[in-house]
Amino acid sequence: MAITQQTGSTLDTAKQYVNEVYETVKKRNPGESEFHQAVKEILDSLVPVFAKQPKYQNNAILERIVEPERLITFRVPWVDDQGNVRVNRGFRVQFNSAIGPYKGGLRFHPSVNASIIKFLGFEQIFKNSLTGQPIGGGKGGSDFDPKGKSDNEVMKFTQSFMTELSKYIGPDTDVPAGDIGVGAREIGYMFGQYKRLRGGNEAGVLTGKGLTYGGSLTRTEATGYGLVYFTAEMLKTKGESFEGKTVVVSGSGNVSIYAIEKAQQLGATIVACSDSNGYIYDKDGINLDTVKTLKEVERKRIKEYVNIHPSAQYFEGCENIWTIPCDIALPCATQNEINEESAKILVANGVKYVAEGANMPSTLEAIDVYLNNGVYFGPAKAANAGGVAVSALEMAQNSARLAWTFEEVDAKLVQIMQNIYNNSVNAAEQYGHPGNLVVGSNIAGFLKVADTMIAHGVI
Ligand code: NDP
Ligand code: 2IT
Repeated sequence: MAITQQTGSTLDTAKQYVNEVYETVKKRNPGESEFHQAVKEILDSLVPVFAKQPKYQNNAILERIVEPERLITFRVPWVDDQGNVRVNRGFRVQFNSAIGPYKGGLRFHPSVNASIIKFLGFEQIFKNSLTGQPIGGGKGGSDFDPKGKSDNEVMKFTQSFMTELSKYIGPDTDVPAGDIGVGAREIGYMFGQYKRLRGGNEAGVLTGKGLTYGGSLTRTEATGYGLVYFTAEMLKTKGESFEGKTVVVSGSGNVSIYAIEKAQQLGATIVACSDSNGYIYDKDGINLDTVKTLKEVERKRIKEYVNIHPSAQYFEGCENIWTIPCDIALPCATQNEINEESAKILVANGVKYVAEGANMPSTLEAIDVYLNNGVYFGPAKAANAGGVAVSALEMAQNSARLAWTFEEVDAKLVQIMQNIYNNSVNAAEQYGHPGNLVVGSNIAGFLKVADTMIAHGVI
């Protein structure tokens, strides 16, 4: 990359440098808007670092960190229940292995493409660094849509997917896990196929496994619980707690369900949740058992909730969930689900805290609305890091060939989320943006990876 090396001692020079790198990323990755968005957010946050410490620019850390070490794409052929041959595309981005094996989930959703996988993989580098654990950044998935598929079709697809993916992963090289559309069932089928192909039981090759074959207690709950532990730290800073707060949580998948569970345990009322078709509003508080049965067991649509609880209301379409007044908003569905307009409505209705369970659920414009209106904002990389953090604890247990109790893992998760919060607050303050957790978490995550990349030389 032919970007002039500068000593970068002023903010203006640093801004100019960061912009040059960003323009190169756009040129080199045309049309990948989600990837551009994720890069822009991080690069802008890093300006104070480049202004203070020229060593990162002199070592071309930015130019290197925005380029994946490897992007693998592959054909995934499988046969459906009618005997038709179907073809999907598989991806794995091995983005950065400076501080540990590539680590990150697999997403099965029809919207998956290179841009989505690269934005997720890029975010994962900094998130994983923030956890304090030795894990690099990776992500993968497929445009396969598990909705409406039989168990047999899901198994056929995941076996074919793993047949190819198995060439690139391993407990010390790259360790996938779940994400949208990939839960316990899919991880089980993938682990089975990997084990069969390798002819050995390498437990640490995947995380989010079932408890009977090397999974960790608390991993199922970890992202949602971790999000609430992180938000509880934000509330504590302002002298508040979840007790008596009204909360809106989008989605009704793994992250949402366990965010709702923990927030309820801490005394909040969750009045709404959603799926990709629409949302439910239950002013007395969502009945979580019903949501769990509908989504985790029966794999049905969230609108069925109102058949069981007729006092609740169902609304078609997702975006209006943000028009429901709340103290705390926890977006836990997907990227860019809160745009500028929704953010303004949240603010007008008095929201005080937004913390992200999903990856990049707020657009850059929405984030500006929060920051300019005194909303205390917990960005995804920091707030949803509990899932991957417990994945790393699962790897540690697999290496030691033992299993910790729920209480032990949960206590470690609380500690990790508190550390992430404190490190983000401190970095924000140190680099001149007190209270800005976007800047703080991006800088705190970046420094460890960047220093390691310098230590390793130009590779
Ligand atoms: P699940 O597949 O379990 O649930 C996803 C939920 O979001 C479902 O309710 C789904 O609705 C909804 N959803 C998915 N896509 C869309 C869309 N395009 N528009 C509206 N709603 C949508 O996934 P997870 O709960 O695991 O993941 C949710 C988010 O959290 C993702 O952004 C993921 O990257 C992030 N995340 C997940 C972690 C984990 O450990 N699982 C860790 C950290 C972040 P429907 O049922 O209709 O598909
Ligand atoms: O976005 C994420 O952090 C995840 N989907 C979890 C990744 C993991 O390896 O547990």
